[in-house]
Amino acid sequence: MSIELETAVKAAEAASKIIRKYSEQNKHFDIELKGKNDLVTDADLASEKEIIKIISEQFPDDQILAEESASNAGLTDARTWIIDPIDGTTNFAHRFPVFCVSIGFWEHQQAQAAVVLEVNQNELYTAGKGEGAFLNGIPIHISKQTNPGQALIATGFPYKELDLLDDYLELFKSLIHNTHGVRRPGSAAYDLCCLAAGRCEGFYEYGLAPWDVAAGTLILQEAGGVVSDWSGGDNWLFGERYVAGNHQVHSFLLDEIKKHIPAGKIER
Ligand code: 2AM
Ligand code: CA
Repeated sequence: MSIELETAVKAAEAASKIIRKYSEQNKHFDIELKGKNDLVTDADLASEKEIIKIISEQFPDDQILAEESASNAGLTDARTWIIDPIDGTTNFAHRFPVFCVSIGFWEHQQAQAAVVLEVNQNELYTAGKGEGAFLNGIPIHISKQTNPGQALIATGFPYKELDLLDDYLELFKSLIHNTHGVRRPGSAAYDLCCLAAGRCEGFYEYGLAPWDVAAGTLILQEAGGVVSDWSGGDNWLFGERYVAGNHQVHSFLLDEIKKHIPAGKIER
């Protein structure tokens, strides 16, 4: 395990402890609104502070791109940590049990190490580039189910760009007809890990931020998954349109997106 992955695990475990404490004390209702439907709790801020402290102690010169202290700076070739202190804040605020800490380490614009820790079930997902993906230390692999009709699909509902909603719901309707079902856990990082672990076969969403997918995507790729933006290109980190799956279900979802989302709206 690289020193970066070790540090990310240490930071995620420390953050998870803090989040649990807030959860047990029912303190997570001090909610601040960043915008419509856009929540931040004291637990998000405390979790992020702890993660940045642990990473900065070990790597004082590295860049940090974190949700609650986000700058508009894009990603450079420099060593950069992309952090979501709680992915699934709306779940957390309502005590709905799926929320994660997500930490990705990037260099040369590529993910090198990733950790997603689901706090309620204490599921620790890790990956190092070229080294495979693991759940609690045990290797995980994407599902071999290639028939879309027998595939389970995960998705998320949008918070912004709501003018796309009608087309998005047509896509949703078609997938309800043509797959085994659609799930909406509420944490994109967790959706990607479930996909990596073979618990579902595909995932799509729009309106996601880099910190939602920066770590989960490496875990998914290391488990054998395929990811792209909605036009099949590789602008999935900043492009706000994300689709993934095993090879066949990814292709199926891309076709479905093409069928239901107007050409002018496939890219942001
Ligand atoms: P978050 O909890 O870190 O914000 C759920 O569909 C996914 O969308 C989550 O990964 C969630 O991440 C993300 N998301 C993006 N924008 C959001 C918003 N304004 N409010 C809540 N979740 C948002
Ligand atoms: Ca978050």
